[in-house]
Formats: sequence, C-alpha cells, structure tokens
Amino acid sequence: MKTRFGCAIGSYARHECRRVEPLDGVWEFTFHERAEPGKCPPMGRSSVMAVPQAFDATPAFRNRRGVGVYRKEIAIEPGTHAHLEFESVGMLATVLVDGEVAAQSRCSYLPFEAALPPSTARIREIVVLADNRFSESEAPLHAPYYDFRQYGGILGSVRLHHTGPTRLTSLRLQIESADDGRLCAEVEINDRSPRRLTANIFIDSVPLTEKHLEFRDGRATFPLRIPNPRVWSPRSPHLHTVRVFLPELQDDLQVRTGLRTITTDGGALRLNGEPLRLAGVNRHENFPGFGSAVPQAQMLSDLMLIRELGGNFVRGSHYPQKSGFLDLCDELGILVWEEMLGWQQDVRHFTNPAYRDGHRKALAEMVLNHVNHPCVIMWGFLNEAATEVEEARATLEESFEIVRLLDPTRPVTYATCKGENDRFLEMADVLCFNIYPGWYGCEEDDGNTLRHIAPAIRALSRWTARNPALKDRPLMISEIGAEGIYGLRDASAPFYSEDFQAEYLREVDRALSECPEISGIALWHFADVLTFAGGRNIKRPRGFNNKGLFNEYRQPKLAAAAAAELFQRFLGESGVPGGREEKPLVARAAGGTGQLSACDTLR
Ligand code: ADA
Repeated sequence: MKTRFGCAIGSYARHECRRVEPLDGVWEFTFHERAEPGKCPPMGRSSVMAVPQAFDATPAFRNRRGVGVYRKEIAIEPGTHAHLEFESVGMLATVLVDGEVAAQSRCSYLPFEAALPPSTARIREIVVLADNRFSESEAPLHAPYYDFRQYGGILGSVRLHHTGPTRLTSLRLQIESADDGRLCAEVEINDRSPRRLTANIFIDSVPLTEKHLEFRDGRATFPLRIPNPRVWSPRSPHLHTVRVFLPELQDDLQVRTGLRTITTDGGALRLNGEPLRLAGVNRHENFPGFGSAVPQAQMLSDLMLIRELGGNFVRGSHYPQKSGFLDLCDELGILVWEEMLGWQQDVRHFTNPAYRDGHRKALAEMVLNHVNHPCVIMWGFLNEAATEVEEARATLEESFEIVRLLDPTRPVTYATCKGENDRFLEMADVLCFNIYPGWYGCEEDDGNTLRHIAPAIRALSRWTARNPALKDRPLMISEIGAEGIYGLRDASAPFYSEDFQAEYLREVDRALSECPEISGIALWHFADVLTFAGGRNIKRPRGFNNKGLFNEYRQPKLAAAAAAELFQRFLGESGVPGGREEKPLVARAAGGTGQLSACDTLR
C-alpha cells in the first residue's frame, strides 16, 4: 500500500522469500522473586502474559522485582534451521530452547537472536527468563538510580525465522552521494568461510542487477546506484528500498534507506548541505500500562503530537529506540538523536571492566542495528556522566572511537551537565548541554527564579564561542525544562504549577531569540514519565518526572502551547510541514493564539 509517506506507515517487509512468523500474543507466564540469574526455575502453576508487555507494568506485578518466566511451544519441521528474533527483553534476558541456553541479552534496549538448532522433534519448547533485578555483574548498563523506570518482560516483538543453515544476517548501506543515489552496500551472512555467491539486487521492488559477490569473513561489499534517486529530508522523507536475494541460499533481506547527508560545518549542522536547526523534545519510551513496551500506534501518536507542535527532532533519551519507532521517524521525516543506555555514570563505571566492555559492545550493536535509518542524525552516549574528572577520558575515547569506526557519516556527541567544568567537549562533534537554570539550584532563591535562564544560556554561548577548541562546533541545549504537575493551575505560577512550567519555557524562548548561534534545542521532556522506585522518589512528586509538555496520557499542559511557540520561533521558515499549518491541539484549545487562558480547559 503506497501512502503519501511513500510506503505503509511504520512497517515494511524485511523479507519476501524468507518465511517469518510473528510470535506476539499470549505466552505462559510465571513470576519468581528469588530465582538465580539465568537459571530456569520450575514453571509451577502458570498464568499468562501478553507479548510484548512489561510484566511489571501490569497490576499483578507492578513494582515487583524478580524473574518473569515465559514459555511457548512452537512447531518446526524436523531437521530444519530456524532462529528467534527478539526486539527487546528487559533487563537481563536468558532464552532457553528445549531446556538449553540459546542466548542472553544484558541491555533491554537492544534486539538479539536465539538459534534453534535442527532437531528430530517437531514441537520445540521456548522459555524466556526476563529478569528485572539490577545487577552490576549481570546487567551492568542498567542501574536503579536512573531517573526513569526500567522494566522487565518481553518488551518488543518476537519473530520466528525459517532459513537454511547459512543465511543473510544484515544489509548495511552507506551513502556515498545522496544527490546521485550512490551507496556502498555491505551484506553479511552467518558463514565465515570464504565463498562466492550470486546476489540479485532489487531497488524499490524492481530488479536492478545481478552480482557475483566474494564473501570474506562472512561479508561482501559492493557499490550500488539507485535509479531515479530522491533525496530524504524532513519536508520530503522519501525512502528507497534495497533488497538482496541470494539464490544459492534461497534467502533474502530488504532494508530501507534515505538519501541524505548530515554534516557539521563550523558552528552549523547541515542536512543535505543546508543549515539545519533542531527544535524538539527528549522522549522516554513509556506509556501507562505498557511501561517501555509501547505499542507502535502510541509511538505514531506521540510523533504526530511532536510534529503538530512544530518540532522536527526527538532525542531518544536515554537508550536505543526500537526499530519500529525509527521506521516511523524515517517515514515522517522527524530527526533523531539515538543514544546508548546511560545516566550519570561516574568513576565507579569508568574503572569497572564489566561496565566498559558491556558499554562498548552495546554501542557497536546500536550503531550496526540502526545505521540504515535516515532519521538518525547523531549518535550519543554517557548522558550526564562525570566528565569533569580525568577518569572519564578512556571510556569517552573508546566510545567515540567505536561509533566513528562503524559509522563515519554522522556526528557523535554526549550530553553534559558539567558546563564549563567538562574536560572532554573537544571530543564531541556537537556541543550538547543539559541545563536547568531557574529550576535546580534555586533552593536558596527568594525571587523570581526565571531571571536565571537568559544569563545561563548567554554565558554558555559566550563561553563556547571564546574557547578556541570549541568555537567551531554546533552548540545545542540538549535538555532544559521545569516541572509542571498536570491540572495544577495557579495564575501566580508557583513551582510545580502548569503556569510556572509554561512561563519557564516562554523565558527559554525569549533567551534563545537572543542567541541565534545556538543550533538546537531539545526540551526536557515530551511526556511525564514514571521514575525511580524507592527512597529517591521523594524528589519526584507522585513518583513521576513531571517536566513533560504532556502528562503521561499525552494530555497537554499549558507548557505544550509555550513549546509550540518556541519551536515556531526557533525554526522560523525552516519549520516542518504540518507543524503550525494545521491547528495544533494545544493552539486549538487556546482559540488559536497559542496562549491558553486560565479558563481554557483542555480536558
Ligand atoms: C537530567 C537527566 C534527565 C532528567 C533531568 C531532570 O538532565 O538527563 O534524564 O533526569 O535531569 O528532570 O532532572
């Protein structure tokens, strides 16, 4: 089905000849609070659980920590090869096939596979252990102190792939020239021995050519030129499909690409050579009742809201996004900062080999999994890490190195909260600062704390401009915002009121208009999100991070109207289509002025 986005919204066939079965649905389920990590406890009297779903987002298991044991029997032709694809399992995943461990994953936000070796049996038993307990040794990238809830369960789709013993494992495309559609393609199979295979190449479902590929160590690369190339941009997010069919393996793989370039040029970001300004939000993958197993329908609804506000950008804070989310951003032309799981890492992590090894491997997987998505315009990691201390150097260096090695085509950065005390900003292609002037650090203040916003933004801009090592890099405010509790309205605008939060963003808007050299702004954050569990919740009213423009059900606060005004002013004519042309939800509610009156109700 062709739509004005050029293809079916949110999904496209990754295979035309390979048989792939969805295993989403209802699985047997039991829960064990004291099971040994990675060891399969007895199913016992089982219940059921939906897949995908966060079991600890359901009433029966809310806030409980332990092992969710999922079980399913599947029928497979005896003697044939198959494997399972998991989009996301949290937090420590162990997959057993017929009682034998077939795979483990230690990061909720990365897909992984589990092989089903040929068997004489037709019925195969799949057991998945989804352990949501924190463990520095078992799942070192997760930690309980992060300011967002981390869930347990099969949090993404599961698919059963039927293949021969040798199969295609990836197809990665690197853009050599967007305008004339020149690409370098790398195809990978799961056989490392040297071999020559014929490849039939299809572009946009039309046969293009036949190639004879020499595989070395399971990889073969070849140049490609897309006939009738159309450039990808936010205003025209045109996607091309590239499909490789290997007749000798009777296997195929299709991916999508968007012909675009993203570069930095002095203090500017450039998309397809044109100056690019970014205005948008930080977004957590979370919805009540689903946790981080957010249905794609909700992802689309969120993205349409961001677009309706006039934003052109989403920072996937603070972990890799699901491919279904990035597919939607590819189709809608919404730009994405994709980042590795991390939140205020410190010396304990930088000196922990298990953490550093886990972080390096996960970074590589994130890049390799998502390198084809044109919406991804920058990679990030180590959000607000202790980059004011020398001990951070090695971890930062190895993180930048591995990302740039795997993808030399995109800027790489990290979001710092250390301001002028940060020691490593010259490693970053884009300077990204998380700042909360007028919110944090005002405990002793007895006046209007909003007066701190403009000076803080100006000081940041002047400091980077004066610093020879930093002055020729794009500057972005990667987080800024204030809490506003949905429904708390008070024209005197006290802390935590919607009125204060909206006024805060209007002050940010005014301050940004004085600093045109700032290339990007990502408000913290899109929608309120459930956060810590335990004592730290004392810092978060109702246990949520309430800085959302919307509450957790995506009901707009007064801040949403202020954000829409900010995005429109910041992006000006370069704004995205449909951002302000259609009457945004929030502007409609305010009678089109964008300013909500006290008596307006959005409910
Ligand atoms: C930091 C952090 C966010 C969130 C924010 C806040 O900038 O990166 O995840 O915790 O502070 O709301 O305090």
